[in-house]
This record gives sequence, structure tokens and C-alpha cells, in this order.
Amino acid sequence: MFETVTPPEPDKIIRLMGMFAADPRPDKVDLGVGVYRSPDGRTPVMAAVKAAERGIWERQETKGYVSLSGDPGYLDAMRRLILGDAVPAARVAACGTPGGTGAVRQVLETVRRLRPEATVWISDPTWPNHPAIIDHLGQARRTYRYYDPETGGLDRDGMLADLAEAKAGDLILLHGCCHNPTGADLTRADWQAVADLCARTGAIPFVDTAYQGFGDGIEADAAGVRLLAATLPEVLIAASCSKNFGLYRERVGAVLIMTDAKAAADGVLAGMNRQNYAFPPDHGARVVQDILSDAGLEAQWRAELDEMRTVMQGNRAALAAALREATGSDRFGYLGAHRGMFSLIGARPEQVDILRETHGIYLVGDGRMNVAGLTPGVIPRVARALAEVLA
Ligand code: PLP
Ligand code: TYF
Repeated sequence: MFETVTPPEPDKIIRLMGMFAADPRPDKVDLGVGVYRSPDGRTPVMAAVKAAERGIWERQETKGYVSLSGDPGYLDAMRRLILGDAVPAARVAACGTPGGTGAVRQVLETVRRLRPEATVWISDPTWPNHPAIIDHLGQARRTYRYYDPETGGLDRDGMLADLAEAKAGDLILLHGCCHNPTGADLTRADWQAVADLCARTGAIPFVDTAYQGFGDGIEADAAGVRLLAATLPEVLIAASCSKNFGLYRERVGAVLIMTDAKAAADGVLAGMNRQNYAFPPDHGARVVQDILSDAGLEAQWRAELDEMRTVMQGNRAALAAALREATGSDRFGYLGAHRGMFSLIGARPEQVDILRETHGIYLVGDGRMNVAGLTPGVIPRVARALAEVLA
């Protein structure tokens, strides 16, 4: 069956992980894959997660199946975390998924089935799994302008001009916050403009939210998606708990769908889970549910998340300052304005190669940097290398 097959292009981010692991240089610096690191370079299990896991170990009496959509308590906790009280629970259908990627896949496959003629609009650039999954399913896609490399900010006019061509029923894929890979986010006014555009054209927003709490805080990072959800008839959400709960390998995600046809949508989502993997993973979802339903654990988790965000913002400020000193210019000042783990630093692929080969500094080929991979000790060296290679 496989003799004549050409395997698909490997994921460039995952390939970079392998290259980093194989590099014997002791002073190599991983600014590639999107994983949080504390100032001592670790990706720790959060203390609130450990506590919740201890409680599960002590109290869980069965590992029997739960339900095709996952535990209703988990789904309700995710709805409250992401949507607050922006929409009544009676308008939100949901299912658990293996990670945020699983949620993206379930939403897109649902659209493939129900709206095969729809075009999915993705930002240029976006997370590579978005076009990969859309193409795998055979759905049409188009890109909209998003990032202005001159300012390091959003190309608002380009975005709205391109999206004005969206047709009723098309999907507009947006990042809830902490845009991957650019680090440039929509302001409240930009979200409002997108909501107005969707209301006018009948296009449906599809919000991928994988970094809630990494930008400006839990509530602030959800403001955009809440605005859309409160004003539009139909909104699709794919959510991930990989980053904000540090549960990467447990695969915790969820689909939330705002609709007036909740019962039908719930049935479609459960059926989609059944066809693809039946029951979604439970352990990580239960950890999230237990944290969000216990005031003490939730407060502990929020404090840990605040600390992670503070570390990343500190790394941004320190790198921007070191680059100001190394280049004598404010060319990289936008790094401080970006949000989340990622920024595009404007490196061409051959410059990314030099940074990796000569300096042991690993960035994704498009020049994406994971600022969480910086530690105070390496920032001066990274700044000098960037100033030299990007001069
Ligand atoms: N969407 C975006 C934009 C991401 O960057 C990620 C990566 O974390 C995900 C979704 C989902 O990741 P996971 O499948 O690990 O939850
Ligand atoms: O963009 C990142 O680095 C994270 C992790 O296929 C990731 O979102 C990378 C590639 C992938 C799945 C997750």
C-alpha cells in the first residue's frame, strides 16, 4: 500500500524540535516550538494541575467511558472560562476534543460536511496546521492580509478590505489572542469591525483560541471572542488548554458553537467525535474541570498563569532593550507591543539558517520567535546575534 507513496511534507515546527534535540552544542537556544519555559528553562507541571491530579488519583473510582462529547462539567467550565456571560448557556453547543488541534479539525470537518461550498478565510500568515487541515479536508481557502512588517502591527485596512469579499456562509478564521506566528492582535475596535463585517456579509467567525491568559489576562484575552459571540447569530470556537494549563501532552481541547439550534449542533458534534475517535481524552479535561470548579485551585492556577505572562512580557521588554542597545535603533521596539509567546522578527529563511548553524539559536523558518524560550542569561547573546545577522 505504501510502496509508491510520497509522505506529506513534515510539519516545519515539529521538524525543528527534532533538529534542536539532535544538536550537541551545550549553549543552544530553543526559540522554536510554542512551549512555555520558566526563567530556569523548564516547562513545569503547574502546581494547580499537580493538586488536581492528586485529587483525581485519590477520589476517582472508575475509568469507565464518560460520553461522546466528554464530561458536561468540563464543557460548562470551558464555556464559562471563554465566554463568561456573553451568551446564554442554552445557545452554546460543545464537545471535548484531543487538544486544540482536534477542535480545529472537528469544526472544519463539520463545515466540510454541512457547507462544502464555503471558503475558509485564513490570515496571512497563520499557524501552518490551519491550511494543512483545510487542504486535507478538501475545503476551499483564501488568505486575508493581516500583518504589516513595517510597523510590526495589524494591517487593519488590508484585512478588512480582503474580508469584505467573504460570502454568506464563508468562515473567517481568527486567532482569539496572541496571534501565531505574528504576535500582533486585534484591538477592541478591530474586533467590532470584524463583527460588523460578519453581520453585513453573513460570514461566520471561527475563533481559534489557544493562548487565553498569555496576552493581557484571562478576561482581557477573551474580550474579542465574547464581543463576536454576544452580537452574531453563529460563532464557532476551537479552544486549547495545552498552553494555559500546561497540559500539552494530555491533549485537552473543546469545540464551542453559538447557535439557536443547540440540540442539533450538540448531536452533530457528538456524531463527529464518534466517527473520528469516539470518546475524547478525559484525564486532562478532568484536571481543567476540577481546577475551574474549586475556588482555591482556580485562584492558584490564575496566579501561576499571571506569573507565566509576566515572565513572557519581561522577556519581551528585556530583549527589546538589549536590541535597542545592540542596534542603536528602535527597529525592534514592536516586540514589546506584541502579545503571547510569538513574534515575527523579520528574518529571511537564510538568516534563520545562519542563526541556527552559527549561533545555535533556533527560530522557525518564517522568523517566528518563541519569546518564552528566552532566559535572562541568553538575552544579551541573542540580541547581539540578531543585530549581527539581521543588520
Ligand atoms: N491553534 C493555534 C493557533 C496554536 O498555536 C495551537 C498550538 O498550541 C493550537 C491551536 C492547538 O494546540 P494543541 O493541539 O496542542 O492544543
Ligand atoms: O505553533 C506552535 O509551536 C504550537 C505547537 O503541528 C504545535 O502551536 C506546533 C506544531 C503542531 C502542533 C502544535
